[in-house]
Amino acid sequence: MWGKRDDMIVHEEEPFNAEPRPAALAGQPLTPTEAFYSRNHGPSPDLDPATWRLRIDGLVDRELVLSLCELQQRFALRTEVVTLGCAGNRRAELLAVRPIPGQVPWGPATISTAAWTGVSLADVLAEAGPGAGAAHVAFTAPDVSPSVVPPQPYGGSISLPKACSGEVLLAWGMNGAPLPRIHGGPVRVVVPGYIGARSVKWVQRISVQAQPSENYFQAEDYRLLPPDAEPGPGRGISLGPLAMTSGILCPDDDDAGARLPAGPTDVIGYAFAAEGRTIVRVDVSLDGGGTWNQAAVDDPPSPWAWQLWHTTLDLPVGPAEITARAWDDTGATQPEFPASLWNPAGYDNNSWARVRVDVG
Ligand SMILES: Nc1nc2c(c(=O)[nH]1)N[C@H]1C(S)=C(S)[C@@H](COP(=O)(O)O)O[C@H]1N2
Ligand SMILES: [Mo]
Repeated sequence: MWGKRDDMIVHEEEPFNAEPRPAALAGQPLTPTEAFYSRNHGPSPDLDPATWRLRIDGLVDRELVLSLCELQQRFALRTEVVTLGCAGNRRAELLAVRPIPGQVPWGPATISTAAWTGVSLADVLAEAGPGAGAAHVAFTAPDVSPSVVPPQPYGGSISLPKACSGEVLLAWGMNGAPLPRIHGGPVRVVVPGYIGARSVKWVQRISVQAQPSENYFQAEDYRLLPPDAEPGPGRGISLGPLAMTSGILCPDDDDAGARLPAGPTDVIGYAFAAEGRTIVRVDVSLDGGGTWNQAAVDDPPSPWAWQLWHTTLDLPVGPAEITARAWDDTGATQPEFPASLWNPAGYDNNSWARVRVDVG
């Protein structure tokens, strides 16, 4: 479905919510589009690129309405390798701690990396000319989420400085091909370093405003609440920048019941550093963190992308738990347990990565 691999883990068919099996991401700095996760809150719109228009309005000197051709011809082309990570990545481990009703039980593969082609949002905003009081840039799409009452199209916003930083793209290309419909074609926003939710797909309107977007997905959803708090507009920490995290891709514990042979085994994973930082060390353990091996950590394929790592462990016969934790260049590392991170909507689980395998 949607041009994805047959072995995708499809959490929901409609709206389509699917992540690859972790092993499908292993060892590949760029994720093939057929393995790239997809997260949708409503039915995906079928927009005709020929009639699609992008409106830029709000606190601007000049309102703009651009066709796809105008967007492609009037601004400098830019391709960037960017990792998109869903704030709900690794939620499954949080809901094992305490239930999280109504949320997708994402595993560790709701994160993927692609080469995105488009233009800098900064260049488009410069032509519109943000005016006095401008502080946020809001994006609106036409897809309506059935789970929001009253129904509302998808939207979100980022700060004006981030929007003008150059790296934020209006993208129509993904891995060298036209942006597929399920990933937001004809045009989506790509906000490097931020939770995937801010990379609004099927974008049709960009409004420069004094306040953040009042859209449900900005004002109420994608917020980090204290464990016993009730959700509500403006409550909790609005998620923007993506937290440092890591995941184990191989071996892959989706193979419940599958046995691994004892002996030297390649362990492969990813680590993602927060904005402006780099992962400089990944530790891997077979005894829950009593002793650690250091994995080889690849350089990031771009300043906005994950880093892959790998090591070889000698697996003894019996049940085993492989644990990994990443460190960045400021000496920060990941929290140990998901229980200490549990929050009502199940976001930002960046605890140590763990995989249980049966060896014998
Ligand atoms: N219009 C629109 N944009 C959206 C969404 C959506 O449901 N509708 N989902 C967001 C979320 S939560 C994520 S994680 C990413 C997923 O992008 P992908 O489907 O291309 O992987 O898109 C974001 N942009
Ligand atoms: Mo997401």
